[in-house]
Amino acid sequence: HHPIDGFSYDKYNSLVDIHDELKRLKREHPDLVTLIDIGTSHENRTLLVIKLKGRRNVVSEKPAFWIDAGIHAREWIAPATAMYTVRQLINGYDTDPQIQSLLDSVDFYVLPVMNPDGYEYSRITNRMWRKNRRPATCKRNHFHTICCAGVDLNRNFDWFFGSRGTSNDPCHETYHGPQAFSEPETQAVRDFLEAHKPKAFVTLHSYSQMWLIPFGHRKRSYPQDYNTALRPLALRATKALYDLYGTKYQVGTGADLMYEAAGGSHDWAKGNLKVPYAYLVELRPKNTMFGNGFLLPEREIPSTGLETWEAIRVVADELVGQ
Ligand code: ING
Ligand code: ZN
Repeated sequence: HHPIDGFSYDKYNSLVDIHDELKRLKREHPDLVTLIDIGTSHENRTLLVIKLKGRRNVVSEKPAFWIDAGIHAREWIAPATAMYTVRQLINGYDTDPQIQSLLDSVDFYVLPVMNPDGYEYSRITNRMWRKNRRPATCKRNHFHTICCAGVDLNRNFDWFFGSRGTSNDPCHETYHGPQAFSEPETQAVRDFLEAHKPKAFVTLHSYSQMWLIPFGHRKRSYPQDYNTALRPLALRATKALYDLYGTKYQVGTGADLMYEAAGGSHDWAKGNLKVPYAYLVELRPKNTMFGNGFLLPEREIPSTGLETWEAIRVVADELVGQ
């Protein structure tokens, strides 16, 4: 690839370049890859899912693994890590017998950019943008009217919608939107997941190096299998991640480790859709060592991509035979 234009796994790419790479993967591996248009953003960009499955169908009814990234516009390492996962699976199918048998028994669905309008807005206009690009909603007091664009898509799912850690102010970073699933991006993901009923759900964010387990909407709130299934698997996944380069992750709920926030997609996936293994992963860095944790240097993309793959692989292996 040319260093300044076109897609590269080791840099932060435009949405068009990411979509072009997905199309190239389908062209070059038509037996492993299917592309699925699951919906359209406010600004008419495609929500493009790549489905990966093996050539041999070992069982008729295979478990599905859902991975999304880029629900928050400024968290650029998340789409880059999703693309690494896709490449590890495709390249591994013909070189690594374990990945081959994994892909023969689990279907992967990866949405590398869940918030394409926000992602492009962050690339071009405002690097620190978080929300989607819902056209401005206005509010007024006695003196003036203020209008602001965007909904926080990770407050827009139907799990204690509008309660703790959310805002009804359209100008706020955590504006939950007019109602649950008011946004085309969350509707598309909801409808797709309800139709495919995955056994594992991983949503990639940054930053803090945390492997977050439901529920995040309030402190000390856990699904019934938190200690018997979700937490033990998260500990094994983050151990595998650590073993590659020594990167440390904390494991727990977002509410216990950081702050309470309702309407998150991983909470909805576990609580409402009953996905057995639902996680929210906060990727590198650990803290704001670069002045701003969202500005992870491109040189850290490969190591982040590879270590996160090691963790995702542990979760995927758990689905084999389920
Ligand atoms: N973090 C998550 C957020 O949406 C979270 C963390 C979600 C905590 C839900 C608790 C509940 O705020 C990032 N990076 O966005
Ligand atoms: Zn986020």
